[in-house]
Amino acid sequence: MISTRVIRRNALLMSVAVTLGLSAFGVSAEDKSADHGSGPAAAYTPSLSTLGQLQVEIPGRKEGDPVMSPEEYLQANQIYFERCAGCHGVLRKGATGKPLTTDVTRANGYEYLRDFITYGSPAGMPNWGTSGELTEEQVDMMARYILLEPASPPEFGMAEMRKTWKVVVAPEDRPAKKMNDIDIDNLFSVTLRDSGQIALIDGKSYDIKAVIDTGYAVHISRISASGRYLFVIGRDALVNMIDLWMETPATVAQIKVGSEARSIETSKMKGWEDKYAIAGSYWPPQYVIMDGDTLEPLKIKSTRGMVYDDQSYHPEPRVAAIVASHYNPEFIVNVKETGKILLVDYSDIKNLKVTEIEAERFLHDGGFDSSKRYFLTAANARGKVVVIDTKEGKLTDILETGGQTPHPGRGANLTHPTYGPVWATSHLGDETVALIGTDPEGHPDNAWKVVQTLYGLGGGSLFVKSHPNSKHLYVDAPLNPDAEISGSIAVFNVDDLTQEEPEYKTLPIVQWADIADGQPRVVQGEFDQSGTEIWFSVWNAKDKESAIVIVDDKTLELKHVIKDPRLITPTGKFNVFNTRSDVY
Ligand code: DHE
Repeated sequence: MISTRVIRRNALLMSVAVTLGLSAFGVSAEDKSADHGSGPAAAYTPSLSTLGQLQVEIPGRKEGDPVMSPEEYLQANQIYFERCAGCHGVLRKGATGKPLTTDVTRANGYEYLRDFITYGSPAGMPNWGTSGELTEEQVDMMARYILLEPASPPEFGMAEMRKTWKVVVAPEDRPAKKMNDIDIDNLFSVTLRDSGQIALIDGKSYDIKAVIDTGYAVHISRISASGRYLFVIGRDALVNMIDLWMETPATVAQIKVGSEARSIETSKMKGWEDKYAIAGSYWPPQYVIMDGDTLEPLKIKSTRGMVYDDQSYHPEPRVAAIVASHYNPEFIVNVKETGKILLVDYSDIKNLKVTEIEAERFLHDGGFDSSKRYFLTAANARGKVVVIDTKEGKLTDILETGGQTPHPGRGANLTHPTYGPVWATSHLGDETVALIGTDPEGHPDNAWKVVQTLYGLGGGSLFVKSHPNSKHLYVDAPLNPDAEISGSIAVFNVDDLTQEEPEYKTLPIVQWADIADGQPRVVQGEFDQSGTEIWFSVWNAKDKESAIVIVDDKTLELKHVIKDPRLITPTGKFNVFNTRSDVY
């Protein structure tokens, strides 16, 4: 372990080695210039890669429209969805990026657009041409493409969903009791991103119990309240429901809920355990409530509507994180572009009640405080955290984190020696970690305030993690351009938080993994059920060796390395107990 304290405040300003989305390893650090829009936060924009593969037709040609062959249009469409739509929107009405509707693009004209795409802008548009990411011909093609009307990808309603819905093993044909000797509560579901699979790994023996095919560029797993069913969603919006009671766990139901999706959750309220699942989509902008036994789609709700503040219409507000309340029969749904948090009451879905909370634009991910009453979620492009009281069903507060682009994952809960219970988020855009007071009863002066800022390894952090039985806070930095930083984890000791600028220890995880080839990144810590060890993914390119490194939480020493040819691009890890009980 390297026990030096390194504060690298400038590291985040360097170029970033990856463009996340279609291919996390498609662009090397040298390929991207240190220009506007090339920082970690800019790189972490959605790539709508599934939409890019759809065959779409050229919208009706109007007088004066540039000429494009159908082949060119398809190519341009793919580039647009993979690289541009994350910021400018599928329908080009604008999101974190400016609108590119034809009234705007035609007023600017071809030359302006070509130069803009080539050189970028100080406001954050990447320099696609001069960085070499698009060739001159591709820049020309893209400038012509955005002069044409946008292609509208297909909707995905009940008829389309039902066509994709498969019950592989009917509930009555499933085991009546657990048929394996797996300690399910200490099982980890590990995302194998680029092979479109998950691995189920035993938390004690570290054996891979099963590798199961799932959706494309598979994203996250969530577990039913009972712990029996595992739900996995791919970026192509394919949901797999896996029965962990089977002799060898396998998919028992499957459905596609749209063309692009990121989130899935299940009902957790007492009395409603395992009753429903919900999935949220980026395209079409909607969520669907499904039967918790079969994934039968029951109710689809569009999220199209007015932005919370200026009340202008947004045609494609994406569904980001979804969590399930422990206090009410409700799903809590983040709607990104309109800045609304929806409390979807599933107690009577025929007479559905949805509470719409005005929050902040660009909601992304979040998790509960240690009491599980408050949901804290990042409005990342606004540098804010929104706090929702899930018991009372209303907004508690909105606060600035003081850092650039908060990205908590589900966050981490600690008991601070001075400030009491706090929830932590790190940042994509800088090395700070904000500790936010979460105890309005015991520590009212600190509640919903940043009580302390810690300084981690560098910018490009995605996830923080702790556990009620741990005295440590772990902070990753997988998007940092410096290989030493993206290959390491910073660990803060809770007892040291009384210091003015607490020191951290650096765990050289990639070095411990002993991988010779490639430039793997360390991403997302996840504790075992007992909270005595923490697992990290060593995420390498698809054709290179990856690993999972397990650290002893007491000694902060290496405990074990899992390597296996089947572990292709491991990213998220979800311990069954911690995930179903929201322990982090
Ligand atoms: Fe994620 C959670 C969206 C890229 C790994 N990611 C989430 C959530 C959302 C989201 C909305 C919250 C889901 C929930 O709680 O219901 N992620 C996006 C994107 O839009 C983005 C930025 C770009 C894209 O095109 O998808 C993106 N995410 C990534 C990655 O590149 C990561 C690092 C690797 C991978 O597997 O693709 C990644 N995202 C994760 C993980 C979680 C996650 C591991 C769950 C963390 C947790 O602890 O709950």
